This record gives sequence, C-alpha cells and structure tokens, in this order.
Amino acid sequence: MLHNLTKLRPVLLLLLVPVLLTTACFPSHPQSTFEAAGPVAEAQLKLFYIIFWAAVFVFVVVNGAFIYAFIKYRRRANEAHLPKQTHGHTVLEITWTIAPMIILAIITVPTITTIFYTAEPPPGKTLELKVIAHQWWWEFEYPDLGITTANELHVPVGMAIDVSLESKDVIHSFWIPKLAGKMDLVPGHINTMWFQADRAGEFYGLCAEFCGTAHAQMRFMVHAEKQSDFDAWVESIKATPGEMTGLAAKGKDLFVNKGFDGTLRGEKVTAQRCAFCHTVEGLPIRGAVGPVLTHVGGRETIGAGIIDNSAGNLKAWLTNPDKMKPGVGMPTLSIADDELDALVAYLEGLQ
Ligand code: HEC
Ligand SMILES: [Cu+2]
Repeated sequence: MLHNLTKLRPVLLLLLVPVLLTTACFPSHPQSTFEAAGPVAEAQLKLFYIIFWAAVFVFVVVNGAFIYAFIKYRRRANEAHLPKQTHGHTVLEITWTIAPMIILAIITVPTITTIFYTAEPPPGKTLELKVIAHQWWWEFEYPDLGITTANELHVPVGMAIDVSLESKDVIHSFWIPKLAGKMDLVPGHINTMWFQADRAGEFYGLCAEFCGTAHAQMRFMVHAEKQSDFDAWVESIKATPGEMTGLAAKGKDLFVNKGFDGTLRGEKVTAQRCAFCHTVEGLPIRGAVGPVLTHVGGRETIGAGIIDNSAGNLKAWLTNPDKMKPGVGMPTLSIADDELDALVAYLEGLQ
C-alpha cells in the first residue's frame, strides 16, 4: 500500500499544479481581470467568457466522442474481425462542416463588436489623456487640463478617458487589469484606447510588454475618485510649489545648482544636476529625462509604483537608485549625508 503511494507521488504532484494555477485567478488579486470595474474591462471579460465557454463546449464534445468511441469500439478478447467500417456519411460530413462554422460565428461576431466598442470612446464628454512610456516609468499628460504627472494617474469616476499612447524608447504596454486590457505603446506611432472607472478606488497598473531590465518594476497606480475630489487634485497639481525654508531651501539649491559625480549603468558620469533631468515647476531649468517632480512629495510611491514614498525610502533611492531598481536610468551619485537630508526635505516639501 505504502509502496503504491510512493509510485503515485509524481502523479499527485502533477495534479497539484492545476490546483495551484487556479488560485492565481482569484478575483480580488490586483492583477486579476475577473473583477472588472468599468465598461471596457466588462466588455473584454464578457468576450473572454463567450470564448471560454465555446472552447469548453468543443472540448467536451470532441473528447466525449473520443471516449465514447474508445469504449464502444475497443478491441475485445478473442475478437478477430474489425467493427463495421463506414466510408462516406453525408449527414456526418455536413454536420462537422456546419458545426464549426456556427461556433466560429459565435466567437467572431462578439469579438468584432467588442473591438469596435473598445476602439473609440462613446460619444459625450470625455477626458483626454496622453500616456508616454519611458524605460521604466510613466508620464501622464492631461492636454485639456494643462497638467503633467508621473507614475500616478487620477481619473474621475464615470467619465470615459480618451487615451493616446506613445513611447520615448522601446515598445511598452499599458495595462490596468480591472479597467482595460493591454495596448502597446510604440515609438514613432500613436495608439489609442479608452477606459472608464465605474466605482471609486485604487486600481493597479503595469507595463505588460517586456521592455528591458526593470520591466517588472514599471508600474503605476490609478486613483478613481468622484469629480469634486478629482477637481481638487487637478488644482493641487496646477499649483506651483511655495517658497522653501531651512533644510528644504538648501535642498532646493542643491537640486538646481550642484553637479554630482557618479555612475550610470557602470559608466562614470560627472556634474549631474538633478534639475537637468527632472522638471519642478517654477525652477529656471526643466529636465525631461526623468519623471516630473513638481508634486512628488504628495505621491504615494516612488520608482514607478514600486516603493512607498517615505523619507527613508527617498534617501535610500537618492543614495543608490540602481540598488532599488536595477538598470534604472537615474545615476547613482555621490551625495554627502547632509546633502541627502536636505534633498529629501526639499522633495518632501514638493506637495
Ligand atoms: C541623468 C538623469 C537623472 C539625474 C541627474 C537625476 N535623476 Fe532622478 N530620475 C531619473 C530617472 C530616469 C528616473 C526614473 C527612474 C525609474 O523609475 O525608472 C528618476 C527618478 C527619480 C525619483 C523618483 C520619482 C518617481 O516618481 O518615481 C526621484 C525622487 C528623483 N529621481 C530625484 C532625483 C534627485 C534629487 C536628483 C539629484 C540628486 C536626481 N533625481 C538626479 C533621472 C535622473
Ligand atoms: Cu515597459
């Protein structure tokens, strides 16, 4: 008995695999698409179910026929002759030609209508959003509102967001599992899509196309909020940061004026100024290599959605961004400890 069980072990382990795999589809998981929170994700989920059940139907019918034939026509003991052979059967042949046509139609019609539905936002008021992908972070521009942010998206609940997608470097893919399926961001080409959040909440977003070393750390958070909260957020983003005092003022001076030496992906770099790469509204220079930092102090995460935004993490990031996000496009600079504290105070003051 025990011996038999040992023999069965590989089989039992193999059975465990599908069981574990199904646990990956738990609806409340941030990356699950089974808990759609907007019309686009719902349409895509509906289409998934149609195709899924069509596939289940085909699986059951084909394998059912197989199993039936295996059992009914198996070779029995002492059976010398073959079962009755059929050559040509008009009814059967017509059936297995028409049945797949019906199944394909059942799949094709909703697929095409869903493609058209998700391609263009419905008529009515929409909010325009430009998404620009960078290795490995997100730039979000709202052309109607005249604001730009990074790695954190705010949208009003119940409003269709009319998205145009482009990339500064390689192909990325924009994906908010609970709101809308993936769409590529291609350098030199603009793709479009739309999505809408039907309830307030935070939705997880990520890059879904392998785009280099830190691809897995290219994330963002979508905050869907009621119109008045969204309007208040827009006002806060439009505001230019106020005067800095004390340590933060020293940090601001370092941010604009000091050139730091360091390394970028193993190469030596010199005289790197933060403001050459980052924009902070109100400063005399505007950098466009890294994310806009005008209101970075008010963001929940840094490093494109991967690390909580806290003084400790900001300091760790400035000390060695490459350690927190291997391959990152921000150089590891030699910054003295008191300078780090001043820079962190400045960044935290950018609310
Ligand atoms: C050579 C350009 C460059 C320089 C110089 C530079 N950065 Fe960056 N920085 C980047 C890039 C690129 C990112 C985005 C990294 C990512 O998430 O992939 C970044 C990210 C950041 C972030 C996180 C922002 C977010 O929303 O995730 C902060 C904070 C930051 N930099 C602060 C600074 C400060 C302070 C300095 C000066 C000491 C500095 N940077 C110098 C390119 C630069
Ligand atoms: Cu990417």
